Amino acid sequence: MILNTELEYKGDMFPSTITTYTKDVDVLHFSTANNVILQLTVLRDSVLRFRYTTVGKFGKDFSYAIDEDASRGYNHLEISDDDEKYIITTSKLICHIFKSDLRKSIYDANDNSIICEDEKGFHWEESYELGGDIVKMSKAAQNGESYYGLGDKPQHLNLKGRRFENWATDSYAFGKDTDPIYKAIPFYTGLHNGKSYGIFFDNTFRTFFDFCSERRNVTSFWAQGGEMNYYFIYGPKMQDVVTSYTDLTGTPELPPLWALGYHQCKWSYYPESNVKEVTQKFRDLKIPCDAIYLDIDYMEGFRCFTWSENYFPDPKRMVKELADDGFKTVVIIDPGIKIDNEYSVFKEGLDNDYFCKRADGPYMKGKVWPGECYFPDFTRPVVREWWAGLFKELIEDIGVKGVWNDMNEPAVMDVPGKTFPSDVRHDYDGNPCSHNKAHNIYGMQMARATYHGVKRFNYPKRPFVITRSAYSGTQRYTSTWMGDNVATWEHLQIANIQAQRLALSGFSFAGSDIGGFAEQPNGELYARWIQLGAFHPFCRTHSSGDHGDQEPWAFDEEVTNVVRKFIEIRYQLLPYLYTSFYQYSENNIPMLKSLVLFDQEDNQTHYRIDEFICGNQLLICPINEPNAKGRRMYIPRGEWYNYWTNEIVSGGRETWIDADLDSMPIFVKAGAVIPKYPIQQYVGEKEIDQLTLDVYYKNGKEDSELYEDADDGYDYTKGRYSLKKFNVAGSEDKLIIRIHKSGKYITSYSTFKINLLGLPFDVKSIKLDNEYIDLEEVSFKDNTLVVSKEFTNLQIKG
Ligand code: MIG
Repeated sequence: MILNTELEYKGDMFPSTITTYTKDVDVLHFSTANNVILQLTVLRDSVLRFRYTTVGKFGKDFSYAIDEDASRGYNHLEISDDDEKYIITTSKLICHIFKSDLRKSIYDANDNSIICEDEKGFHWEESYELGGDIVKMSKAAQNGESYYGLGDKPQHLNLKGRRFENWATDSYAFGKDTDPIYKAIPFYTGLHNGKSYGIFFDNTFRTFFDFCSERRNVTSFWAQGGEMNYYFIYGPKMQDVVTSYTDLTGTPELPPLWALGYHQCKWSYYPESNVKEVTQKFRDLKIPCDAIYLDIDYMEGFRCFTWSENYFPDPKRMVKELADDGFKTVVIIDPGIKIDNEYSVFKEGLDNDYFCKRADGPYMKGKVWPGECYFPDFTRPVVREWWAGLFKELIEDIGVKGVWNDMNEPAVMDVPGKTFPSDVRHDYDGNPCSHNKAHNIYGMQMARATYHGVKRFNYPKRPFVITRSAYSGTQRYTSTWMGDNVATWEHLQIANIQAQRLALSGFSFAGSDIGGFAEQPNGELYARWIQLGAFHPFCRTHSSGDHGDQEPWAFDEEVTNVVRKFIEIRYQLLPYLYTSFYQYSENNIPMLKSLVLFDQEDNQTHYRIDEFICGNQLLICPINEPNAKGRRMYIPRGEWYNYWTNEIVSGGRETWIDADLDSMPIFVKAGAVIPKYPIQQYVGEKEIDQLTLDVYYKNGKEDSELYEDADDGYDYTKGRYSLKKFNVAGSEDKLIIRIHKSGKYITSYSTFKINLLGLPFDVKSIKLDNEYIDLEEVSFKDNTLVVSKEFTNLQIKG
């Protein structure tokens, strides 16, 4: 490895022989003759943390990424040694640490197979430029190993054979393979011999990852400063790796249900009359929509927390009128604060010394939309507190429901590197440092402060925040989008890879600018993109207005109808999507699952990029090409129902699926119970008086869940939620549906309408909670019935 970053004569340095070893409960220290110490912490049976110093002493342990509620605890921990090595054993892992050079090998404790082994292992180069070290780690790649993760990289889902950099970068009109872009998420998973593990390199400096690109059988990662500090996470199921990483770095609380609806955005809707025209059109055309966005032009001269008097003379009235019509208003807030002594936010920041400074004391001055600006140091707790307080008027008084944080890489115009120079100082929560260390978490800390502000002033309703830049753990505070993509077919595919990759990297609540931000899609591309976006956790059309209109009606009537049809499907599926969010928030389960995550044992999935599972039971595959009448796609193993025709397909193979412009390949897993709401123009438009359950017959068993609550607010934290677990068991002449309920929330509906799909027999009798009932009593017709939501056992017999 790796880079010729530094003085060439220095070269790589390596740990020497281990001289001492100590153990303090779950923390082990191995010291070498040349002052290297490896600190190994056993966080869980399957999670080990490795931390190195080269100076014989560790600095303060601090991380923005790790969630304070991350689980700790193991069942078993044992240490022994022989002539060659120390042997650490947990119930899941065996880790060898070699006495001669501190290298490590990690094995599966079950079958002793190798999972991950150091090649050179830890080594470093002294950094003349910054002081400290360039810290490096190299690992031997195993036979047939594949790699996934790393956040928002717009490249093939499988990272093998490529090299990446993590440095949050404003990337207008980025392309396929552009690297780095907006986010820095230094987490990846490896998969070989059917087993998966993950590595989270918690280092906020500029980091690099090389997956067998420089050397065929070597994977390495390194950083331009800071510590070699990484977590090793074992599966062997990749889904468990992702779940453990997500546990470590946290999940968001549940969003308000409306945030899972459709959002409409553009740079920019103004003045007020234009906003109203757009929202009115949604209602006139009966296209569901829950949120409308105001981009930078709503402000007075791009001053954050102000309104243009000219364009928006009475924001409070407007926001209320929009709310009365079901629209939540979301506004943009950038980090740059205009240098203007007449502007109170600037004055407060200046008077209290809240802005970032250069090394020798001057303020960090940079040009952004408002002109010359200063930038709050969001890495200081008191600045975050101040920032949160600034939202009082917007949220509490005016009634804005969500805040959009942009430009927080941070982006600066017209300067080399398009960001702060590296000498800028940051507090880093009491660990003062330069921008080299704080750059990748700047956006995260801004979003964090914003989240606390929106939450405080919107309480007891839930906050909604969206950010462009992020580091690992940012998902605790906010949703995200992929930044300035382009209206091309290739970008439709990239958006889908990014959404899957982010989900696999702990950040599920993400979506692309539907239709593309830069340039102009034609109607067909827009329609195909809406179809895909309808199945991404965050669903918003956004575009830079320069290139024409991008509302559902901006093309032709056929397109408008397709858009409406798919947004309606999303609204019907809201309880399904919300349940999937609940599983993410509560159990760390990614909302989208790439096929490799869904079935890693099937080698066919390792290089698939278009197909994915939305939630647990919907298989989705976008149409990525113009003039398509369908496409070939891979159906994962198992039985699947075509959503449109209810035909059953057996997976484990590639096949052609028809999909004219008004359709797209969607499949439902056999045995699934899919909950549906009636179509609404916005969340809460209708009181749900009956819940539809589409039950897909399976000869065998399948479990499904349904989570519901008041759709907003915090009553659910006091037990007022409703969690239903469905267990479907089918045989040749019988289908049994069992429900297990928990929680104290009482849903507004009292009945289920059950659609029995794919039954291989004619229904002769129905038993409800062990009693035969008259088919008429449940209005049985065409395999549809209506029953009380209170049942626990329903038997359908042929
Ligand atoms: O320099 O606020 O990615 O979504 O519309 C451009 C204007 C600044 C970039 C964001 C985009 C937003 C735009 N912003």
